[in-house]
Amino acid sequence: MKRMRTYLPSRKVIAVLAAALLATGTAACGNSDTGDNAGKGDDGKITLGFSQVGAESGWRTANTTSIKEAASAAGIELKFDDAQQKQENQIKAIRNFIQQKVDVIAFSPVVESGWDTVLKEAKDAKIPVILTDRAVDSADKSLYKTFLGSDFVKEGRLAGEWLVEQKKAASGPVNIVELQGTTGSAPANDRKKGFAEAIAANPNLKIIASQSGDFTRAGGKQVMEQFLKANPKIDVLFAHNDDMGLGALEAITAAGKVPGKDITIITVDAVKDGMQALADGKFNFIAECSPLLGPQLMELAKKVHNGEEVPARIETEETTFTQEQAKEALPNRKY
Ligand code: GYE
Repeated sequence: MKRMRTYLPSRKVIAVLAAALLATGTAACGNSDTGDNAGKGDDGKITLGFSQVGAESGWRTANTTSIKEAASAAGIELKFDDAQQKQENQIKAIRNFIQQKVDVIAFSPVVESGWDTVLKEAKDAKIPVILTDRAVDSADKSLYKTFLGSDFVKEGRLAGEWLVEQKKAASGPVNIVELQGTTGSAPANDRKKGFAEAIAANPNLKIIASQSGDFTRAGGKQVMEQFLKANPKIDVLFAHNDDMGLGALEAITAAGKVPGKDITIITVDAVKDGMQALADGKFNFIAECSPLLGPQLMELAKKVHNGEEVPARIETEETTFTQEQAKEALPNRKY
């Protein structure tokens, strides 16, 4: 907490402080984000409460590492909570952070809806909130200071545009199955939307089945098995992340089909295992989504704590990879 002093005040000062506290009945850990103490804190440290989605994917692991490393590099005290992909756990964590009077709260909302009440509680407690990675659908934008993360609609669109280009000579129907991310999450909603918009350019491209694999390998494998059983002709798989695509590889191979040849596979993220599958010819295309949000998040935490203005939206820069590009990029891929 920022009020924990690293130097010792004199006994006289302590006595005066104690008397003042007794008189007012205030807690010793009172938070103040304005005035002279803003940005300094008694031990000079900002405390950041961060509620993470979970550990569902390679992307998430890299994101957690980035946040922990960046916090320690920036001298920010991080209170980290893993919500195990459950909104109720995130709400609990945020309430705990409010109670502990952290200086800044950041979180990556597991789903888009249902945040207004707890965000209002943070606002009333005068604790600034930063959204990282995923957005909320709250109409009241004053409930958070900024949203740092990718443009998921664009990722879906880039995936779809690549497919449109690949299949432009197709004379008959191209059957697509889609593995969606966590139901109700911003990346699942937005990637689905962007992809559908892009493939609308060619009426031959048809999504014949679409279901959630919850962004996990196990989910991807299980749902792909069902897709394969129910649909004799699958030409393309669009998976909302690498991990579900990697899980699906097992199901495809077990069904006697060759991934990357019999079934064209497009994913999102570009984590190391996904890039390896792409370089090996098992995947065909990846739209990148960068998990390295830690350093920017720490910068923003400092700024909002100091009461500085920050842009309402900060977009992550990213690219796309073909098999050839993955071979080139892989040796330097950090995550
Ligand atoms: O694509 C997926 C992860 O929210 C962008 O969550 C993130 C997504 C990422 O589980 O792998």
